[in-house]
Amino acid sequence: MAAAPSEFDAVVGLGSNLGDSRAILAGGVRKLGSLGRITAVSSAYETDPIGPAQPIFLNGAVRLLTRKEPLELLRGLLEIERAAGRVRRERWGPRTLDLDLLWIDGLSLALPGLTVPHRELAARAFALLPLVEVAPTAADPGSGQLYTTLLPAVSAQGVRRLDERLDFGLSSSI
Ligand code: A4P
Ligand code: MG
Repeated sequence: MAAAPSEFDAVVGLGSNLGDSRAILAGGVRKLGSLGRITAVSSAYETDPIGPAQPIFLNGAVRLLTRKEPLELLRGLLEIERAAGRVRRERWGPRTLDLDLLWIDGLSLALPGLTVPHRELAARAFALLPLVEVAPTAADPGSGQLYTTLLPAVSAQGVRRLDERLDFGLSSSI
């Protein structure tokens, strides 16, 4: 059996559509720095909600080199969500901060409570676009298919890239 990698190259998707989303996302980006070394931060994207009727989302992604095992990384993400006041109510409903572990280089996982790549990644422009921005050569670990090749299939979804980074220049002040 191959030795487990000492570092994981991971992409985390961030979303918010409740509260002061810019400040919340900037704080989320900063806190992700406690889980590993941030190697890229995407632009912010304004995205039409998928799921029940609810406010527009701000979405983006952060690429992280981390020594944490995937389940430990997920626990860290859930803690950051909780600190941002995330209350789970409706599936796919509004949230102050949602952190999804979208992709880990070369890894497919189907554990209780953690599926990687994220189950909905391939179907969601709001996740795919920021992912390929921070990881242009990222591919599905099973099929080897580059995620960039999936973009045309989701191009009808309402996603607008803003001319701002996901930390909105605020991350040092929060
Ligand atoms: N879980 C399993 N795999 C993962 C993973 N790769 N990353 C488990 C994160 N979590 C993962 O998620 C439920 C459980 O999924 C977690 O406790 C974890 O153990 P949740 O975030 O509590 O539940 P949820 O978010 O209500 O449901 P779900 O299906 O995860 O929703 P999503 O996929 O997070 O979607 N529209 C726009 N435009 N932008 C958005 O960001 N977000 C959602 C939520 C819906 N519509 C949206 C957006
Ligand atoms: Mg989620």
